[in-house]
Amino acid sequence: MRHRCFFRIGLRPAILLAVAALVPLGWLPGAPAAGVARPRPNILFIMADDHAAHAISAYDGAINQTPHLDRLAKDGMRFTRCFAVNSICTPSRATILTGKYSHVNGVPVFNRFDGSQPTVAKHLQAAGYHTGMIGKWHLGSEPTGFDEWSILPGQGVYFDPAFLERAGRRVIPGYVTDVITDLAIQFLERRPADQPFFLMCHHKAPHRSWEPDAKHKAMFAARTIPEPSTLYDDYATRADAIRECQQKVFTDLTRRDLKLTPPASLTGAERNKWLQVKPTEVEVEVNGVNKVLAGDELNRWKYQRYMQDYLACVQSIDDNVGRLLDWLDQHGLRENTVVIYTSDQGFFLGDHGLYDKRFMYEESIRMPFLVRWPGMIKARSLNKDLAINADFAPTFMEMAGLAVPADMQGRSLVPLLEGRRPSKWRTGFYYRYYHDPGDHNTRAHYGLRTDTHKLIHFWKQDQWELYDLRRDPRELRNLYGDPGQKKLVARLKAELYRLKQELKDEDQFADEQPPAGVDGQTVQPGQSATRSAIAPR
Ligand SMILES: [Ca+2]
Repeated sequence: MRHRCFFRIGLRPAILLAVAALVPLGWLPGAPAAGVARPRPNILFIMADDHAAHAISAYDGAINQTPHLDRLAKDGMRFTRCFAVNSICTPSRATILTGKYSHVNGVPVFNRFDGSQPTVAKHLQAAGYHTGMIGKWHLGSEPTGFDEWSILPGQGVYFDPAFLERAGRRVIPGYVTDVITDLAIQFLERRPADQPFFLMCHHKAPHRSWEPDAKHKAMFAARTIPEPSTLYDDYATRADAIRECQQKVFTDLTRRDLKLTPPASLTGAERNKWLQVKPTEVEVEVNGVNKVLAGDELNRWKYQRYMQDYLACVQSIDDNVGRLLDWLDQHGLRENTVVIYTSDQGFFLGDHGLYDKRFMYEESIRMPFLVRWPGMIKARSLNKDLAINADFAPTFMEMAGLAVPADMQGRSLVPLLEGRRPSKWRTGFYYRYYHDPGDHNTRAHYGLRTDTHKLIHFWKQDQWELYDLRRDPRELRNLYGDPGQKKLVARLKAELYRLKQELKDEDQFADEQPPAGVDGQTVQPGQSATRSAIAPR
């Protein structure tokens, strides 16, 4: 592997002076930098699951307050246009590890990741980083490229979670977000002192089934969450997909999602069947009196129920990120550790009347992306350039002073972090979602998002949507088919297909999805003692 010149990372005079002083002594750029004024940075990558940027107060603040996540924005850089290129869990994780799109890394849906391929973890490990992976993995195969790993089997569970490790399976009592943070701190405590570390700390929360711990549940139980302006979207002008999907807050949340209590007489399959019902009437207790909710009253109640639990899960993440940041401070690691907070994609928080993700609409594809890197990133900086999850691996490579492999499809964000925007930064990016047929009946689509517009093609129905993001940031008016947009559509289509070709998307997975393989057995058959299967619901 070629090493990129160390001072490529930052052109700060102090570093240049230090490097200039060391070169005559035989120090080579890219070599382990112990004793150098600024050694290679540690990288702490914290990723939540389904945490929408608009549920972080540094981004919005309308529905919750996240003081610890906001610390990262205050001390570092907040990206407002960072996007997932395939907005579901497993593909986003594969893209983050490889720096490649789904059709290249082989993970378009919930299928098993081939861990024999190159990943950023392998590159960093080979370059002398101590690497760790803790929490939700959800890639089906055993982690590769990590010195240590403790992963949830499949989706994992919120309470008393099991973890798979090289040594086997163990159950750790407690709430999953606390436990994952404990494991991350333990990894940091026992890390070798003479190596930089790369730690991926992946939370399960706030993924469905949105189960908060008692403390945070109590914080939100009586709170009324403001409704988003598009909660009652009537889907006028849109393609069929949004009408046909089954990810609607009013009609698709189940009794289980709404945390309704089954009658005590039901057990086993009958109980499960009851919990899977999407209720059209719900009996609740209001001021000691039982009341049956239906219609609009029930709809509003469902939104509140959903958001109270979702935001309570987020609050525990915020507390635990605070705990990790405090730990870094207390152990002298603040200055030379890059801390990143993101989520594998966004989430609809009642926006367009939806929950979940999948669609190429902003709330679903937008990832929170907060980066603190003392001495390198200006405090309170804001970046509005188009970034994608395929950029993360190249970014970690450059942070570590390594050359970005030519086959990675993303671009390093380091210049943006340093406040130097390359003259030819991307002006649009390609998106593709495949899981159709799949959960929630969401139609497969691909598309292009530019700085100003979005073009979406539901290729199985051959239906299109076009949005002007400047005039219509909420994406309520589909302009496709408007005679006045003909030239624009032609231009966007040309760019869409140019990007598709450049990224080597030859419709490898357009017609057939690889078999599901991430929620059952979590290692290769016969590979190690960690074989275990805890199927999530
Ligand atoms: Ca996810």
